[in-house]
Amino acid sequence: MAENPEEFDIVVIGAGFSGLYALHRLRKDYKTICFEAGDGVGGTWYWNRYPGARVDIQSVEYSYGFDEELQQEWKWPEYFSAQPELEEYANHVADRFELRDNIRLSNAVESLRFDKETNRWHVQSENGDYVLCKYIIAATGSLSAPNMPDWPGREKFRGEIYHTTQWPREPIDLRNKRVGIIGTGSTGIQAAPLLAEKSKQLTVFQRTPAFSMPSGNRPTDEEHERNWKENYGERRDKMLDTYGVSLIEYGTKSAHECTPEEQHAILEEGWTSKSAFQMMVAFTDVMTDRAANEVVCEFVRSKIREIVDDPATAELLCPTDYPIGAKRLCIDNGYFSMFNRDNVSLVDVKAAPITELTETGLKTTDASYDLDVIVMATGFDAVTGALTRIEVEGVDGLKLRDKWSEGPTSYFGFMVAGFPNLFMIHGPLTPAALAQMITAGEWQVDYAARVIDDMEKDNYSCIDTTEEAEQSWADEVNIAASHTIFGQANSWYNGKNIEGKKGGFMIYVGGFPRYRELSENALNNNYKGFVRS
Ligand code: N01
Repeated sequence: MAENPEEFDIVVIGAGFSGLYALHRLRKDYKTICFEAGDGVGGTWYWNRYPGARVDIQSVEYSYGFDEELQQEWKWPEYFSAQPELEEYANHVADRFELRDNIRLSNAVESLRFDKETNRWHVQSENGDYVLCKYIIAATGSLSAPNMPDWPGREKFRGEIYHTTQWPREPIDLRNKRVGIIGTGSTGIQAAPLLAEKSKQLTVFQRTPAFSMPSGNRPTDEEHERNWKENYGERRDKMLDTYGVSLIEYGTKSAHECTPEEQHAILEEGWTSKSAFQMMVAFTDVMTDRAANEVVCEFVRSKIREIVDDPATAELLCPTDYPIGAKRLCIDNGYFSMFNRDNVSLVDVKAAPITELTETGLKTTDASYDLDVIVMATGFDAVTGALTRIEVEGVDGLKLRDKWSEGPTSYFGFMVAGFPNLFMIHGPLTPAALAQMITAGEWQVDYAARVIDDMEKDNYSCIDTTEEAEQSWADEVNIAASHTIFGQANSWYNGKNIEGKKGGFMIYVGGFPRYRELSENALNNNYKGFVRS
């Protein structure tokens, strides 16, 4: 560790989309540096380079809105961009706005310690950098800490193991290989069809079947692009008044108000609408009423049964024990039809869980499978994992990991009591992935910038929140979730995807507009819930 620390006003952690924008936004007025674990920028779109990785929101929306020239000049080749385009876009932004000199790549932050005598954070990185700063922007991502189930025997396996979040840059030769993929969430469902095409044999190990609808991806047509570019200002405003996604047509009728024929027609249109998540809003009550939700579930099951030739496989692929949307709805390119290929098979690891990896593959409680390659599409220690994997110490030696041991607390997902001057982007109890992450992230960075500007203008040195404010926000989050069916599944939204992880629902489902309104009201109302000194 360096003895003499470098001094900055602000340290940004993470050079993903929010971190890049934070650096650009704040660097103008403050001495700012960004630390990034990867050797490139792009965050999610740097790490998740597995075959088939693609965004599930149209790129005209899933992109930055802060710079008019950027959004006019950038061309998205497809409606739903694949990882290489998104990574290229992140690199373009880093170059265009000359951000690279202020980014330290391959240099993860290891610890953060707040000194309340000086109101400075002590930041130490894995390369031995030692920095003092007044503010931290934790743009660490809500889906960035991989979940690696700890099966015994991993070291014995003679083949190759890849986690989808750490996929190599170089193409992997899968010809003549027997591949096993574990996990059927958004990632597994995107990767599997391409792995099936490239490998000799693909075995899909499924614990919970997923609801998925076709992405409808296609090349961008000129008319669509022109239309967006001519109206970007207006459209970005509309996005802020929704979930950051304006291209969904929100249903106007309850499922109970429709005849079975009307229900079918609405759902059929939703299925081919080419707008992700249309199914979740096909009727006004899909996400609030289990019976209405079941109408949509049954429609999707009927599609699976229609697409998959083998009835037993089709049944195994049909989700039956949780509502659609309670786990993130998946968007696929040929996932269900892939099971009609001769080289693909499905294994139920809920009925017979995986017990260990062996020299030649893996074992479940009732069989052994010979594999050359194991792909772990097992998801993330979501929302809290990225920050709790850093040693974060607030006032009086309080550790963030301990504070969150029973589940995360926060005020607007923005601050945690006892950790002054530390601002989270997409932190726990924000809308996170239930709003469109780039737009919501930009908004949150602007919010943090407003707080910092006010602090400096009014000569404050420290801002914190209180446990009472955290409790009031927890109540709002819990009430919002209790009116919906979101809690009725084990998912990364509630941490139940990770064995032993505690805490309740970690996402604010009251909507991005209400989230903005309440967060802004607090600042306008003399920083209600915050304490400045
Ligand atoms: O992770 P997941 P993901 N034994 O947690 C299974 C975003 N995203 O990486 O459901 C056996 O959804 C687990 O089983 P179960 C998006 O927000 C977006 O796929 O817990 N299986 C599940 O099937 C998404 O929601 C895009 O029973 C085990 C899978 O692994 C989020 O990232 C693309 C297991 C994990 O699914 C996370 O998606 C990709 C075990 N021990 C991701 N442990 C797009 O934009 C876990 N599993 C399209």
